[in-house]
Amino acid sequence: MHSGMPTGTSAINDVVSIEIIGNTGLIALDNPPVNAASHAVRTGLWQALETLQQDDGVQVIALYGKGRTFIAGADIREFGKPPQDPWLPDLCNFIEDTEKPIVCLLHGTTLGGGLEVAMSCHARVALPGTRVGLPEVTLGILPGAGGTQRAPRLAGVAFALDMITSGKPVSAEVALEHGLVDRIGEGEPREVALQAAQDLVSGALPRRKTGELAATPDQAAIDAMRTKLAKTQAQLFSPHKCVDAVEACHLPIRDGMAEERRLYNACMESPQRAGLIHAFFSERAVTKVPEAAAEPREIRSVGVIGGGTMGSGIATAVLLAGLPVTLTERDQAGLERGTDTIAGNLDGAVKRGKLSAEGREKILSDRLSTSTDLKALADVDLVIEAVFEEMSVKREIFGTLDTVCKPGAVLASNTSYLDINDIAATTGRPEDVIGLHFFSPAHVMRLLEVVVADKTSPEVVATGFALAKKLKKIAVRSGVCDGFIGNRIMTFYKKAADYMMMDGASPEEIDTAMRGFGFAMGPYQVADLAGLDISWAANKRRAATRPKEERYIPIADRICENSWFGRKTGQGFYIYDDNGPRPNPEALSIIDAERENAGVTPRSFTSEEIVERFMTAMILEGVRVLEEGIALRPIDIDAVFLNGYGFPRFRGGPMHTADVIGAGELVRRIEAYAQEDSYYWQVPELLRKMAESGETFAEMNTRG
Ligand code: 3H9
Repeated sequence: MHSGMPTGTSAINDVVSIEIIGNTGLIALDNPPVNAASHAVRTGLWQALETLQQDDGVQVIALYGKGRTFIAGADIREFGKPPQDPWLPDLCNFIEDTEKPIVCLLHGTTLGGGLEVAMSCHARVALPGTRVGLPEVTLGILPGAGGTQRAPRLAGVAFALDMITSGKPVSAEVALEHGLVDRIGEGEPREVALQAAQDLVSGALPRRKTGELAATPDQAAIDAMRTKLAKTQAQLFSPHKCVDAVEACHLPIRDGMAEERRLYNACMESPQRAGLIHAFFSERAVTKVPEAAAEPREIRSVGVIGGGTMGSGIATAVLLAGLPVTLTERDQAGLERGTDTIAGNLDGAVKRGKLSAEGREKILSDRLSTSTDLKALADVDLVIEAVFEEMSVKREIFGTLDTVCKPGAVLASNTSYLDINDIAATTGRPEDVIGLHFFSPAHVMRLLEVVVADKTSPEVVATGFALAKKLKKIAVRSGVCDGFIGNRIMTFYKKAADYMMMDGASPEEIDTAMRGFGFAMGPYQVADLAGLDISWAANKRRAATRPKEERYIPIADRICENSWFGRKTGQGFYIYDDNGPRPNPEALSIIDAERENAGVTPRSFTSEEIVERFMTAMILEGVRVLEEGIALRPIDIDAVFLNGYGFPRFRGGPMHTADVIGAGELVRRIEAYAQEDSYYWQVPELLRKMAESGETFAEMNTRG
């Protein structure tokens, strides 16, 4: 342990301070919550180095971060604003050129610019549990402060390429193995940093200037990565630029960094950067809800009603989060089916490396219990009902839960369309009733809509958000309406797709066009996956109230009449067999027959036209969802589609895309389409006002 005596701390500015202890100048960063390398951090660090450099008593410098992490990256909030000196790359070079040896202590999540600062120091020590990474690519950029040049010098071209193009962090152990850090040291960050400084002086820790090392050439790794990315990430901009930047690592460091800067600037200007950073902030913005200040109820056990695909998926998600689950079904056969599905889901988790084989056994034997009697739910803290979408069934279940469950238990429905207020009214405790709408497969999909009914208490809403956090899901608050945020908007834009299908585009053409836009799946692939019977039931329910003016396309209903419900029955719009999904000729015949019935002469649609109509419809209904206050802000709608509907992340979500298209253009499109169908295509008042005033959805997100 270091034996020097502290001689006091002096603040360089609000976020950087120095302390001189014996021969060591210790720099501490304190910029909560994640020590982002903001302008203040950069200026403070620069000045701290200058001060310590000039202090004759200081022989060695150590750098560490206070709080939960060393620098987690550049300050993303500064992106898009005019850059302020000193730039992070200049600071990194300044650190590297510092005459006195300088060691960096890594802990928490040392990411992006944080790792770049660390790699510029002359040695690195990480605490156990540290995650180290260069995640810039996930924000549509590349490591722009020397990361693409220094990482290959320390860890080799192949490893650096993997890290930079995947954006995935690695553990301290892996970082050590690959030379990104020099040692793992245990203790408090300050103490370990001081010890490391002494070791740097004594030579026990090697002192190297990363920029002076040469990276071993590895053209094969570069070529292999280019080939891989051309296949897997063709639509993305920055991963390819990452490879170009790493390729420059054989130049002298300053020349390589100049090339890195050129490529970084190109990424910064790309619309994908704006979309991906919007997506990053959307996931954090959604937690800022009016009920956030309420105290969530403690959830130690969960009941799930219904062992179908949804119920089993929800149970799996809860079990994987470490909570015990009681699964109920109507009969023993239902329970067996549910248990089998859960076991299968857990097998998948084992295969993906998310769970050990013993962990799987333990979950099934210790954490999962089953019953055919709702009374088994008497003691659970939260019940999630996931039975068939039939209001009478749900009302009966909630009536029973009201008599069975203990006071204070949260009673949740996983309904995807039905009115939570009606469900709540069957209980004497509507304040405990909430919608928790999971997305299929529930143990995989990240989205959870937290549906707040008229009488739901703020604590119950806060509990929904707390549960989502435990399940590692993105929770988005939604008001009550038919389909909530996501399915309501989907139901609307699915009609636009159906109109195009009726008028001449094939399901495959529509799916291909939307995949071309960047969706993971097209709308008919999604329909097949979700189960056509779900929307069939909803269509029947809505039939009585469907306005006469609405154009109704019965193609999916006709397909369902054959008991073809999509993937789970082997066919729907596509056939699912050993030859992989392929268009279902029987579905195509149904489409032809329905066109003929309706007297439609099919016409052709370009991919561009399909995308334009589809996106315009999605945004149109998104605007209505905002007008009605179902979603709190445009960014909540974006988070729903990014996390539950395979919306391309690099496009930031439908409402971000709306800003890219512009309100004026959207109004023009809707008015043009209204020439064919003036009932479906109506310009929402809010959109018209935005077209006139120039206000954007981004501005609405930041309005208090
Ligand atoms: C970069 O470094 C570019 C350089 O190569 C080149 C420069 C020239 N900036 O996620 P959390 C906020 S690019 C500003 O809830 P967690 C976040 O918004 C950067 N703010 O916590 C939230 O604010 P609020 C490369 C940031 O514990 C709060 O901190 N780095 C930043 O679940 C807490 O965040 C990355 O991409 C930031 N860099 O996760 C890392 N990071 O409370 C991005 C976070 O107001 N960050 N905030 O909502 C992360 O991955 C996670 O935040 C982290 C912590 C793992 C660090």
